[in-house]
Amino acid sequence: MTDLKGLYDAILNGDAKAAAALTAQALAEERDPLEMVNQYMSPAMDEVGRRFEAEEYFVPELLLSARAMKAALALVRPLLAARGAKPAGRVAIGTVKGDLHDIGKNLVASLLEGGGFQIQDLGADVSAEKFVQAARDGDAQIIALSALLTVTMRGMKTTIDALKEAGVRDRVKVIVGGAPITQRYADEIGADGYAENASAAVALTRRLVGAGPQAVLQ
Ligand code: B12
Repeated sequence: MTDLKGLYDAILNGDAKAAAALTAQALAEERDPLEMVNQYMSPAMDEVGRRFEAEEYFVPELLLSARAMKAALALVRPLLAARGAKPAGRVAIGTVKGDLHDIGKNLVASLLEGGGFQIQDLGADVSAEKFVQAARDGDAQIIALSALLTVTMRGMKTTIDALKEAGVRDRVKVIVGGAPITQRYADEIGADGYAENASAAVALTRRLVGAGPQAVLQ
């Protein structure tokens, strides 16, 4: 019988190959996929987030762990979908217009995906109209805006205003982040939330959609 603590360790250590192999092995033994996610995979990502906040892990470790989590989740997801398990929520994410920085945005998207959210990645240099379209047609509950330049961060306000004008502001929660963004700026432009880093973004998103810390894919 596969020791699932090994799966936890593989994700924590960013070993995608081992994470996928152990997941496949456990599934072949008909282990419960939801239990695997909730008791081993998700807690591993929570620990990754804790280590990142404690400055024991840095961006490369975060990316490796997110990749390992994705590799394991890719095998588990079809089984959960077949059982009718719902994702934690749907997030449309992008870097605002004029801004090509996408490393932080990708990291936030990866961790949210690892946290059980369905991601619509709109890319970088995304116009307000595209975010509005995602809110209107894409069924997103959360719109996540990233900006790294002081000259592009005002695109966040433009986007929130466009959501209001299109009459869809009440349908979505807007979260913002990126190096120049602060809680104060988020409040000023009427965003629903701000997070300083990718693991805090997952906690924030869970809070905004009303999912508990372990509510991944339930
Ligand atoms: C890499 C980089 C680039 C790369 C980007 C590559 C890419 N594909 O992303 C390249 C070389 C293309 C680039 C270009 C430019 N850059 Co640049 N770049 C950087 C640099 C060095 C690192 C950014 C980064 O990736 N950090 C690592 C990630 C992981 O961190 P992060 O993005 O902050 O994301 C984290 C959090 O902020 C948060 N987060 C991010 N997004 C979101 C979203 C949400 C919803 C939430 C909740 C959280 C969240 O979580 C993330 C993970 O923890 C920064 C310096 C810096 N220290 O930030 C300059 C920097 C951002 N760049 C700068 C500048 C000036 C430019 C250029 C204008 C340079 C030029 N003259 O051409 C161009 C602009 C191009 C454009 N139109 O966007 C300045 C901005 C200054 C300012 N005040 O506006 C900086 C600060 C450098 C500096 N000190 O001068 N850049």
